[in-house]
Amino acid sequence: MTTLPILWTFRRCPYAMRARLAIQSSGQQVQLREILLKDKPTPFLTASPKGTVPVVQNGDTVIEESRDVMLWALRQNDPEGWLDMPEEGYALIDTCDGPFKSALDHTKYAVRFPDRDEMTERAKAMVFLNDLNERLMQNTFLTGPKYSLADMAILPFVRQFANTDRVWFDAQGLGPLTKWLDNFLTSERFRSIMTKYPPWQAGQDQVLFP
Ligand SMILES: N[C@@H](CCC(=O)N[C@@H](CS)C(=O)NCC(=O)O)C(=O)O
Repeated sequence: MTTLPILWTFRRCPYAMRARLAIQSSGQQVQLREILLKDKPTPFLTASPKGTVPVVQNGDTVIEESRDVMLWALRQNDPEGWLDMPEEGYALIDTCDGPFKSALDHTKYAVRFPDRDEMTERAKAMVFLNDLNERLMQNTFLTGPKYSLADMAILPFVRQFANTDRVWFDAQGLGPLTKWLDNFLTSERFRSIMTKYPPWQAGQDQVLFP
């Protein structure tokens, strides 16, 4: 019997969500191991001492960055053509993971950053969201007429930002962006990557994903 790659994941983590989205689209089956960030299992930390999810363990190979996990899955099989994306898609993901994620954290965890002004941080996040919104006025998806890697890498973070204050978000006049987000949130695709699993325990049966 061949051993399936292991995916260490945490349900609510946006980085882990993008990894699960790509793995699901690729059809590459993995053994899913849900962890608690406050109680990380030793085998997880042994495989990846930096201790962030998602991580894929494939034999001796360890993939420790969510973007690399997406690429790993899709380079094996990309039936929806997510990698068929212009270079600018990668630049969007960079902005998401850099300045937007920073503004998102400073907004979401505002109490932890008393020296930061929450409204200034929201305004910084809005620079990125306005850019996405303008793109979505031109095309149904971020880089064209169909989902690409950029949409799937970025959607979990826009979801997280919108959820910090959905009333405020809905009042920003971001019609196309809101539609793009809501279509995703109500999709079977999203529902199926958000299945709840109990935290992994040594010796338990494999949990297959997808
Ligand atoms: N650059 C990493 C970031 C992953 C990351 O920061 N994940 C968070 C959860 S959303 C984490 O595992 N944090 C570790 C902790 O909270 O202990 C990636 O893209 O995979």
